[in-house]
Amino acid sequence: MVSKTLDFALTPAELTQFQRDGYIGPFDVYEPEEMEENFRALRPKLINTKTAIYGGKSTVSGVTNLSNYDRHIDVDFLAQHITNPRIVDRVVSALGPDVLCWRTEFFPKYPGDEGTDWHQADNFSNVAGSKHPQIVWPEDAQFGGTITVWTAFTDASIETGALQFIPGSQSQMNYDETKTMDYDPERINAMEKGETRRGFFGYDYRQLQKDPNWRPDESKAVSMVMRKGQSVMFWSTLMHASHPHAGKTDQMRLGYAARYLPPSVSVYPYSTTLDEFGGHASLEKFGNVMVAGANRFHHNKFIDRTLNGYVFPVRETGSPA
Ligand SMILES: O=C(O)CCC(=O)C(=O)O
Ligand SMILES: [Fe+2]
Repeated sequence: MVSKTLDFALTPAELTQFQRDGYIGPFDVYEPEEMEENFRALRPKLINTKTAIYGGKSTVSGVTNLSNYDRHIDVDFLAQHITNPRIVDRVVSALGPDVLCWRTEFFPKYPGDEGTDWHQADNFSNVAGSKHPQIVWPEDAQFGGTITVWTAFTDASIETGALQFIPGSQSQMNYDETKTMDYDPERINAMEKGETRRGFFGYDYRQLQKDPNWRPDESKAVSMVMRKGQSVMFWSTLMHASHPHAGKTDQMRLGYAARYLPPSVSVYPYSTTLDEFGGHASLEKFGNVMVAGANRFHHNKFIDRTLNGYVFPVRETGSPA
């Protein structure tokens, strides 16, 4: 139990809403000017991938790839961001007092880019190959998936690629993660789904569909229009996608996804490498980061908290160590 009252905890009504809809927000994390200033200072650091734990080997420029994974480990602002109480307290409300962050990813959309295709991720073998669940919950767990907090580092409008959700879809998987998808960079920005240009960064998510003839019911979709500095929190098993970037402005949209779990979940139990989005990298330098409470388990690897001279603060939740 959480014995400490946290400043930014979800209210009981918000928690009920989160459990029903699979998401909550948008909520404010930064003032717009604050976000803009931080992003300006961040950009040159992101371009310098020498310190990135996956060696900055990017195979496809401009789309999601391993060089924009886990930059919270080497970039101070992102380290601070994943431990921000406005985010962590809300995650604690949903997951309980003990929380780790295992993954962060940037999702850029440049003018003209396709929308992200509809998808759900449960054990994250989706792009990692069917034999490599990246997260494994204890057998008696009531949930699967991870909590993602997606933060708008730029404004995200319908025309620049706002996220879309199908509320309440988080408890039924439409995709089978024991199936495999193949990666083909030729597909990027070259796919049509009905009326909309959508794809999954070189993968075709339809390959994982349990029923090849099923189509997401887009009439139920809601758009998350967000201003820079806002975040939204959702289960990765929620049906989610994004609008294409219509290219009517030259402003890109950038989302930063931070993924959280209780430490009872095993992270990368079966892999020593990441092989996704056409990239390949060793997990040797990978480690989870505790962001709240305490860890009573021994199955996960954690980073050296003083790596790069930055000490990640841990939110005190009153959890017994
Ligand atoms: O930003 C996007 O377009 C997709 C984000 C997403 O799929 C995620 O955060 O899991
Ligand atoms: Fe996703």
